[in-house]
Amino acid sequence: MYDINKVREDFPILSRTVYNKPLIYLDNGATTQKPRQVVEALVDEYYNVNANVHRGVHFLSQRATDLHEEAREKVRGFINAAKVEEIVFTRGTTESINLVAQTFCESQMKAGDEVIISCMEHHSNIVPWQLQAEKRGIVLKVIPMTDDGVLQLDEYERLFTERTKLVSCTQVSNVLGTVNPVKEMIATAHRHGVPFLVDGAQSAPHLKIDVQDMDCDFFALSGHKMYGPTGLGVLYGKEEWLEKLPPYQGGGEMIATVTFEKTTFERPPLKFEAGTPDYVATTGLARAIDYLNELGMKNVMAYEQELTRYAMEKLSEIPNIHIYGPSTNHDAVISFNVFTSLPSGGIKGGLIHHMDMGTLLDRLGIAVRTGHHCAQPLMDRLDILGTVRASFALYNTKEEVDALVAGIRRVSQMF
Ligand code: 7TS
Repeated sequence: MYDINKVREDFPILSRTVYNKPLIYLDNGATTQKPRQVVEALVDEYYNVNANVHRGVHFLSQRATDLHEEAREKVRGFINAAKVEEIVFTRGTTESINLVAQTFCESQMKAGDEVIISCMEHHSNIVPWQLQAEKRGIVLKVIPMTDDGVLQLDEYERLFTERTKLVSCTQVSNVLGTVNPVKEMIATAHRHGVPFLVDGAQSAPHLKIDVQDMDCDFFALSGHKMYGPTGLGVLYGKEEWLEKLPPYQGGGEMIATVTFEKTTFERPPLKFEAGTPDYVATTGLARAIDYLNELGMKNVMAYEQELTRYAMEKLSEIPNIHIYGPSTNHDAVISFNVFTSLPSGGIKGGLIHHMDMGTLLDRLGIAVRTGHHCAQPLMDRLDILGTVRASFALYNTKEEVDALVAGIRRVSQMF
């Protein structure tokens, strides 16, 4: 039984007010709030354990190392990786993708080789490839989508050539909420002998992730989007790939031996973890995973899917609203714009600017995100400058959705 009141009590920030209004936090796609259990784990480690990991003979260092490596095992279980060595800690999804872009392109690609991404990627799954494209003459190809935000899989299949070396695609769009059929897309890539990176930043907090079942070669996620601390992410990589790729950064922790003539490296995952890791954050992420496991990912999914279905239904009753993205297979992210009257001469006519809508909703205590959501090419595809985005988490309620809907109606009447 999913006890939403009890869940909300775990998140102290949810009982604060802004502008004397109860906070309604609907910007979870950007980052989620943290339960007490996570914050307390961080405080406890700083107060009672703190010591650097992987290097001490002393008690605290060994205890900190144990906590850090237990967290790696927690992450392994959460995404069902086969081996704990396949879990690399990074600073976030962005760094996870940069790590693959840099090391994969350096070691596996030549000028003229191709990477496939999709038109609904976050900038962090576009720019790292463009940097490599500029440096090494790599070619980027883009999977198109339909007007309602569904990737065109027949077109995807046609993008493959003998020069295709990697596909990198998001599992869930941070703007449209589209859940892409990554398992099927990965199977297609593998039929062409091409590995596949899944950007799981928006899926890991909401869906049950099983990297073995999906059969992805890489999977990237951000801890702060799934109730964990900021500054910590994960790169899952199949062992064969992590063995094959060269180090990402050089420094302590990632070496086996160093002389001035030659350095040999640790095996994965340490090979990719130069320098002191955020070993306190890893404990925090482990507690966040415990928290999700205690609630049960299946229950979280069922609760959020019902909330999203309810929000889609109630939002679509608002006059002159345009909701972007598919009506089904929609994750807990809803982007929209509201028009003063139905646009007759083009979609931009009579638009209430997303910034105005967001700013006025904020005054009602409702936190949403507005703008291009770090997906400017997607905005170009939709022929808009930005959207208002409400994104849900496991602690949001139907009452909050009702307040959002009432807020949008109220703001719309001001124009
Ligand atoms: N990929 C996707 C699909 C994302 O939504 C984001 C962040 C990232 C990658 C990057 O994650 P980071 O933790 O490394 O920054 N998305 C958002 C968002 O939608 N609003 O703020 C950040």
